[in-house]
Amino acid sequence: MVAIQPLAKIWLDGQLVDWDRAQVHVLTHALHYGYAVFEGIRCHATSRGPAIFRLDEHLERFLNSAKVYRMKLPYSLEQLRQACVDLVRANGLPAAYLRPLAFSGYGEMGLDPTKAPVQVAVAMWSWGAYLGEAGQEHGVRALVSSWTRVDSRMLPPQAKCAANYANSALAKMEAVAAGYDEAILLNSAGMVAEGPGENIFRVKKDVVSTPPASSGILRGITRDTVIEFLADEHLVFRRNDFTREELFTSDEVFYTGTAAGITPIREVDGRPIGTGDYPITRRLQRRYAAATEGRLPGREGWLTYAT
Ligand code: PPE
Repeated sequence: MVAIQPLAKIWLDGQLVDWDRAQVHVLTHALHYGYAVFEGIRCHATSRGPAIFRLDEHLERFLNSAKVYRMKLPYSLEQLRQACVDLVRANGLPAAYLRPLAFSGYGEMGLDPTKAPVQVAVAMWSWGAYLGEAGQEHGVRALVSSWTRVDSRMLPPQAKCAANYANSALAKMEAVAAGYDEAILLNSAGMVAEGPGENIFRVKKDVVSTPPASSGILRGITRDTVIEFLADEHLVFRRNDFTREELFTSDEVFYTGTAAGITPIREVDGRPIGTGDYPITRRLQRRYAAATEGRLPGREGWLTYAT
C-alpha cells in the first residue's frame, strides 16, 4: 500500500475545505459502530481533461445505501455531483479515486444512530492499480477464504456500508498472510460470491458468467459495465452461481471493481487457471480502458468531464 499523498481540498459538509482541516472527533459515532456508507469512483485522464466514470450510477448507489440504513442525507444527487466535479477541479489531478462518505457524526453515542448528526464528505486521492500493476498485467493469485461473505439477513451486501468491510478485511488479511494477493469469498450457501472489494467473473468454453445479485454481492458498476461489453462483443453471458471447483476448472477468471479495474486471476488455491492466456479478459480490459478514457463510441454518456 502506498501512503496517501495530500492534495489541496476535501469536500466536507457542503464546502471545500483544506486537506488538513477535514477532521473529526474521536467520539464520532461511525468510528465506534461502523455506521457509514461510501462510494468509490474513478476519474480518468482523457484528451479532454479529467472525466468521472459513471458518476450518477455511483451516486444513486450511494443514496440507496443511505436509504437502507435510514440515513438522511442533506444533499441531493445533483449537489453531490457538483461536489465531485468541484473537488476534481480544485485538486487539479488528471486522474484520481473519489470517495464519497456519509457517516454518523459527533454528538450522541449508543446504538441508535438516528440520534447522531449525519456528516457527508467527498475526498479524493491518487490511487494506482488496486492489485498492483503486475497483477493487472499478469494476473493475481487468489485464496478462497475461510470467512463467509455477509448476506442480506446479516448486513445487506448491496448497501456499501463500512461495516461490511470488516468482513472483507478478515478475508483480505487471511489471503495476504497465506502469501496470496487477494481473497475470494463464498456465500452462506457455499457458492462463489465476490472478492473483498471486487466482483468476480469466470469464462468457460466462451461462456462468461458472474454470480447473480441474489448470491449476496455488491452490484458492481464495473460488473454492469462488463456485462454491457459482453453484449457489445457478442459473447455469451449468464448470471449464475458457481462453485469453488468450477473456478479451478475455468479457462479464465477475473475480478472487476472501480479500484481493481479488470484484473485477471491466474491462480486459485494453488491451481493455475486455464493456459495462462486470458484472451477474453484482455479484450474486456482494452474496451474498459477505451470507455474510461473517452475513446469508445456510443459510451460518451458514461463520462462527466470536470474541466
Ligand atoms: N464488491 C465489493 C465488496 C466492493 O467493495 C466493490 C468495490 C465491488 C464489488 C465492485 O464494485 P464497483 O466498484 O461498483 O465495480 N470496491 C470499492 C472499494 C475498494 C476499497 O478497498 O476501498 C472500489 O473498488 O472502489
